[in-house]
Amino acid sequence: MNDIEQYEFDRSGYLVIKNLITPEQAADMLKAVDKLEAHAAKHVHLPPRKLSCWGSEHHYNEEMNYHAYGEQASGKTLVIEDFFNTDPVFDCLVDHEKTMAYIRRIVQGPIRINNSEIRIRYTGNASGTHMGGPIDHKYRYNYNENGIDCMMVRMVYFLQPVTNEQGAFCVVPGTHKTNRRSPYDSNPDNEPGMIGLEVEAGDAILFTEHLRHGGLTNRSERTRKTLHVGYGPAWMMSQNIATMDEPQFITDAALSRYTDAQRKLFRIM
Ligand SMILES: O=C(O)CCC(=O)C(=O)O
Repeated sequence: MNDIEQYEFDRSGYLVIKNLITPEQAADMLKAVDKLEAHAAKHVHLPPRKLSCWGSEHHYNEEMNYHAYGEQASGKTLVIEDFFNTDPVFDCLVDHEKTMAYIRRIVQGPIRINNSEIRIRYTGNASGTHMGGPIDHKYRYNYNENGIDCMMVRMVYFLQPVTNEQGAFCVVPGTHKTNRRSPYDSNPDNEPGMIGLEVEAGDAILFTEHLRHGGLTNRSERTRKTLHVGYGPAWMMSQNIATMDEPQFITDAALSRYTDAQRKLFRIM
């Protein structure tokens, strides 16, 4: 993360990073996401159910070891959490060298992955705007004598190009530093100051969870599919919705494939 990127991240709360993953990685992971989408769409409403501490209900899939919620339908989102358990094709994102070079610059001390989700957004769907302003300590943005000091941050990996029309990830730049709650509602299409971030396959967006963000309405016929990976200080538990504030849900099978450095991103060793 060079000086310009650090300046821009501190000023705006996000960065668009070109070509963070290779075209081959994007294509291979998209194939796996397509298979998982078909699987989750069939199972998402079935037992067993997992109730999160936020009161939301999720399907736990015993065969593939993911949690899912939402729906495969027009206007809806289907979310598949804990995707690292499902297919070794995603192992390349755990301790991904280029990603970790960014994360180490903005999260101080030992780091852990705290969120992993595939977000599948159908025609007509928007992701409601959230965050910005005064905020819970888990998502706080800070700056101290050692530089940028974020709590939770996310890297969103794009497996396909996404335009504004196709439901781009969107942000209100600078709102990680605002002192007042937003007076606007959660419709991302209406908020003044909201901008869509258009990307190509292989690009990624890094942002502090403190930043006000969401996803513009997908007005196209194409389903938007993205991979979201959250990082934070090692003390932070899972920030996946199904397992909120529980230990990260990673199977022994996945851990056994990993190097020590990869395992350390999920477990204190
Ligand atoms: O990508 C989107 O549509 C919104 C994602 C989001 O809110 C998040 O990753 O925190």
